[in-house]
Amino acid sequence: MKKPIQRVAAIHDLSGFGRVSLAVVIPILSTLGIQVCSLPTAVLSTHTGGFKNFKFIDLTEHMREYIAHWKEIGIDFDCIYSGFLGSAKQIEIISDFIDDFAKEDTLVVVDPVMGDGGKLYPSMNQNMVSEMRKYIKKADLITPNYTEVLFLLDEPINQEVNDDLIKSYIKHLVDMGPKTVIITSVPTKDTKSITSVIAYNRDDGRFWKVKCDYIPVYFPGTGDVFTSVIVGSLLQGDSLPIALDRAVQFITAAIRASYGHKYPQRNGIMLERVLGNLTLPVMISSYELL
Ligand code: PXL
Repeated sequence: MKKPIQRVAAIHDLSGFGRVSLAVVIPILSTLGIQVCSLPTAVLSTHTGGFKNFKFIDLTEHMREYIAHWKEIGIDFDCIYSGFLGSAKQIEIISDFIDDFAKEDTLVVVDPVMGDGGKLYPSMNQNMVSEMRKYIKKADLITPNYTEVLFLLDEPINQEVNDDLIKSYIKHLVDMGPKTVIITSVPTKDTKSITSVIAYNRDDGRFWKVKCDYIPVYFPGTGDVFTSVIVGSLLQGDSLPIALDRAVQFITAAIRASYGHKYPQRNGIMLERVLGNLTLPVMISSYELL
């Protein structure tokens, strides 16, 4: 019999202020009817983008014992979903966790959170980038943004983009292990007003593209929001392009709902104002085959 509730192990930090990571992963997946079991990688007073002197409590040394307890009580997961990591050393711990807990049909999602806008986040470094290159082998699905793709593939930051180049990047990433790759925030040549999300699944060999209106703002945590909607949507049984549509529509609504209010962007999107949209059916679909 189909399980009434799907269960996700969510491996992210808990940032007290700023609407990133577990602070958005939990409400989004819960609203989509998915149970979230948090495996926190670090506890921070705020996220690291735009705040000085944030308190950062690295949980690396506690994770193995935490996982051992989960093993002892015998819980299992339909999905393992990791995001922001507190140290490069955590990659070894999480890889062992995946080896131990992932079954044949467990969806392993890695959001290789490392940077955005052409730069690494302050707590990241080159060692994290090299470990992340190895770690993505474990994933069924990865969701890097365009900046993270360039770091993963060691490509120069400022280069001209076109669909063929993005397709070659995706093929390269798929060769590194994951079956499905979704790249977010792909810039469009010659226009700043549109970005896109481009995805590929090795099983059917099709590329998908969903265009997004570019709104000139930067709210931290939008990648976490995006991937959480993708995870929930796929676990609900949606196809890859419908999951892309749902995530793009949700993030666009969230940014639009937030942008009209005047407040510091580092506070994150006003998730609370749009969370209910997740329970609406997909009304319009705009994905294209690439
Ligand atoms: O996903 C973004 C993110 C998550 N967690 C922390 C961050 C950021 C981005 O700045 O600093 C702690």
